[in-house]
Amino acid sequence: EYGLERPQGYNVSFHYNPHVEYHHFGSSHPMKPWRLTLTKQLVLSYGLEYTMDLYEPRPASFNELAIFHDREYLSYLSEITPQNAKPDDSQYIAYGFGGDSNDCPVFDGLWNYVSLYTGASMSAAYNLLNKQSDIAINWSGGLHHAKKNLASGFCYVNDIVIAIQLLLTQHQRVLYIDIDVHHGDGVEQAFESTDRVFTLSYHKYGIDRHGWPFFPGTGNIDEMGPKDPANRGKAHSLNIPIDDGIDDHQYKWLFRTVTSKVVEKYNPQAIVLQSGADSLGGDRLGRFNLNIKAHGSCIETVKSFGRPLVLIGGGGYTPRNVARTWCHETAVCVGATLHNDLPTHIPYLQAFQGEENGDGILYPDLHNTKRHDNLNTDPALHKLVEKAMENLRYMEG
Ligand code: V1P
Ligand code: CA
Ligand code: ZN
Repeated sequence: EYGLERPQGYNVSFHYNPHVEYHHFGSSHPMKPWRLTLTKQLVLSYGLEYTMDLYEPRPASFNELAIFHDREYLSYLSEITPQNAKPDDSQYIAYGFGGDSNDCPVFDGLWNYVSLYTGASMSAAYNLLNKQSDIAINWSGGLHHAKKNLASGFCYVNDIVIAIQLLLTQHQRVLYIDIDVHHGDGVEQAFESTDRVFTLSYHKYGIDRHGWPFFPGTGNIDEMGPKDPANRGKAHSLNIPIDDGIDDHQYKWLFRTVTSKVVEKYNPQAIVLQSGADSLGGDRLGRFNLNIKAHGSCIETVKSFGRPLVLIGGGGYTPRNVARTWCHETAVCVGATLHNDLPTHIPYLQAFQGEENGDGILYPDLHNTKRHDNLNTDPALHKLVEKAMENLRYMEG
């Protein structure tokens, strides 16, 4: 009825606990968990729930979060509330709360929030391990900046690291791919000393005209993990730094060329893909100029490698476009084609109405928003790919 075609034989599972969406970072904070409500509503309105197995995962426990995080940090995180927080406290600052920009605020239900999104990533990983799914999706996860004892960039607990740790119980080599507009520094750092995880991040990198680096300020092409030849993690990270305004054609080419080479050389037994939607055109924090289908083509490319896949969310600060993108990408996973006209019976339809480009449709022209001039030339991107290929030659085996 809505242009849904039959699935192509992939077992897809959708891991989502709706309690996650009721958490608020604060009204002026760009991270809006209710974008997940919009995503779920779109997915349901297109009937995609009939093409996948739906799970409502339980929250992760303290001990499960301790697979990666320090117990002292977790104790602090589990006990802190807006009422008892002391912003001058040395632990508060040391653990990454507050700060000038208040990237990681303490809000009501914080511990519940981190347990819920991590529980969903764990549930997705377990589905690959017990072969219930070929592709397992958790749009509420993807918090790639969290360190073992530090909250950073809207991320308190690193659900990705924990999911990868679970996959490593059965898989010898796991590839992590990150198309969020920010560098996936937390995941890269967590696995810097092992050759069993390869991390590949595409992101905006550079310094703006006021001298501020784009967050988190790391991830240049020459950052490829420890250089020490004795370190088993040597050259098992690849960073693809990109400038403002990259377009669909350039990004698709860059992503396909580099990712295919990494898969060919590393031959992973499972893949975790962080699909942050802040790399879209018109994102509140992002700088790229991608349309939804170009972003989604990365998921198609990764799906085509035919390896067990955990697909997770991440950034994305223009909620209606985050929902459109993740709905489209859910359809890509199950092999469905969606009609551009949004179903008319959906709750929250008004969130998708009244836009200049996107009124009532799934695939607005986001390039039209033209917020950032394209500073990426084709010759510069070719040079970048050459350097990436050179980096890959340092990886043994
Ligand atoms: O740039 C910074 C701070 C300023 N300090 C010198 C560093 N923080 C960024 C954080 C972006 C986090 C992205 C998370 C993710 O990769 C994964 C979920 O998408 C920042 C920005 C910005 N424009 O980069 N924080 C904020 N904006 C912010 C704005 C309003 C209120 C709170 C935070
Ligand atoms: Ca990235
Ligand atoms: Zn981001």
